[in-house]
Amino acid sequence: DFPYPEYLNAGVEMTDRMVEQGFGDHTALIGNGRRRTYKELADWTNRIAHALVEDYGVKPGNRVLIRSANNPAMVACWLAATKAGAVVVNTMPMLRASELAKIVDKAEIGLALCDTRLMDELVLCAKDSKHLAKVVGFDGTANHDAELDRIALNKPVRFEAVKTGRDDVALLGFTSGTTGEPKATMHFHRDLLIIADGYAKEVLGVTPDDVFVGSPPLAFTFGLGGLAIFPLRFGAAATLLESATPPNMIEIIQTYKATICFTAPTAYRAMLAAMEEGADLSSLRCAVSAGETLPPPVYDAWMSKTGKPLLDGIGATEMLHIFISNRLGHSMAGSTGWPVTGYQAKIVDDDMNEAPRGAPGRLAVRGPTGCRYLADKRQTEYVRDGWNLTGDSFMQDEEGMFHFLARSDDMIISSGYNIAGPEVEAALLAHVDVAECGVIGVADEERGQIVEAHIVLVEGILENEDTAKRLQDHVKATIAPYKYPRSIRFIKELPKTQTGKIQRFRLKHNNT
Ligand code: 3SK
Repeated sequence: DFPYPEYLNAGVEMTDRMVEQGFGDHTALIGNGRRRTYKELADWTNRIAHALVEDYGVKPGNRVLIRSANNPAMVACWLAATKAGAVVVNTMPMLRASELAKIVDKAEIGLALCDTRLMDELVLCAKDSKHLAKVVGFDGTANHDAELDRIALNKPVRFEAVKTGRDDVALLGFTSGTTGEPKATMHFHRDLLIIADGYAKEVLGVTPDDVFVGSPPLAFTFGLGGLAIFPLRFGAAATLLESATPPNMIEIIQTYKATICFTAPTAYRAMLAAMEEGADLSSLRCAVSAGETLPPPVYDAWMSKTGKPLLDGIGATEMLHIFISNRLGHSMAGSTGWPVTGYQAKIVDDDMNEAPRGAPGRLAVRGPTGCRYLADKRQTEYVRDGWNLTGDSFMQDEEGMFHFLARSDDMIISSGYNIAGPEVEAALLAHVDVAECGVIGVADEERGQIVEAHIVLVEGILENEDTAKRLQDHVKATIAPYKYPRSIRFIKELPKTQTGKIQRFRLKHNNT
């Protein structure tokens, strides 16, 4: 389906190749108060690639860690290392030394490129590491005032990129999922292009006129695709702003006349709360939601307030990006849509038999981008007969649309009823008093399990029995009454991964 040549370097395809194709003067990156064209990006990345090879001894296949918030310099380092044939490991800026150490050990990383504002934890990690020999600083504010920038500045703007094979590993995507134990997934040079030539082309119809904005970190493949690969593959513009947090997103869309927004459901909810009367979203042609399932109340509120398409999709680090998605003009609340070009999906039981339409089961997906864990015994649990078992409960309707029910771990069985935690969450979120919530099953002698809701209330609402009763009644009136949360706990904040996924297992631990 994706006939790429045998030798392919994804870093070149997103920079020099775009210049060759006539996009040299188009804006590629917006950030640090300026715009950079594709020609400037190609030159910048070529200079850094020279420095990596000549001054830091990077050889094809070496693993290079990058530590930064989303900014143009991070993208330049990632592309440069890719051109040099390195295997890149992008990491979240909030990680601490002990978390970085797990990644460094697992991926056997020898060199790290780090925004100079974030050096401390990485230097601490390097001190005790048997692998990490060198941490090089770059200037994330793009004043070119750090070691890597100074060395790169004197290098030529042409670089003979390493002739990587299309199936050579280009990226290690780390995922801690919702359980906290990190796994690395290997992605090839071709994978980086497939997610663009499949999902971004088919579902979003990206053109060179598009301007992408969003908040997911580039260290999360959702962000790397949505904020870097998709724009750069098609000659569009990528905004990489450290200020891109949900409450600022409306202003950012307005300022940069963004056409495509990538973020998670909680961020859309925060954007709705921050949206003032008369907010101008006229430039926006599409908003993409992934990372968590999109609760129907958030979808409905977004549609009624903005009228702009909001496409829910499901992706996984294991598969690199989104593999089932709604489509422009064919999108509905509570549905994740249809498989993306190149992917197949089905609902199976525990023995891999396909479930009838309408019946719940486990989501199995297969496609060109996954899953290959790096040295991890969980490979055989995740991949069976070539199908990737994502750990999500879904059902497929008569029209072939897929509907998320719960993470398999989040399916609650109470008095013989199957209750999907996210459905109860969606019902609670539709109540004006609820800011956020996470629903879990807790052991109960009589019923096996009961539904328990952990709720963050909107400011000013009292945490008391009256509120709990009001919310329970609301759920009973919204969905089948047996699904109502028999137990309610008020909390100040939900535990989340750094990519915004609710860690429901930590709510369970809080219970004991
Ligand atoms: O993990 C996810 O939820 C995800 C969603 C969309 C694209 C990529 C990823 C990793």
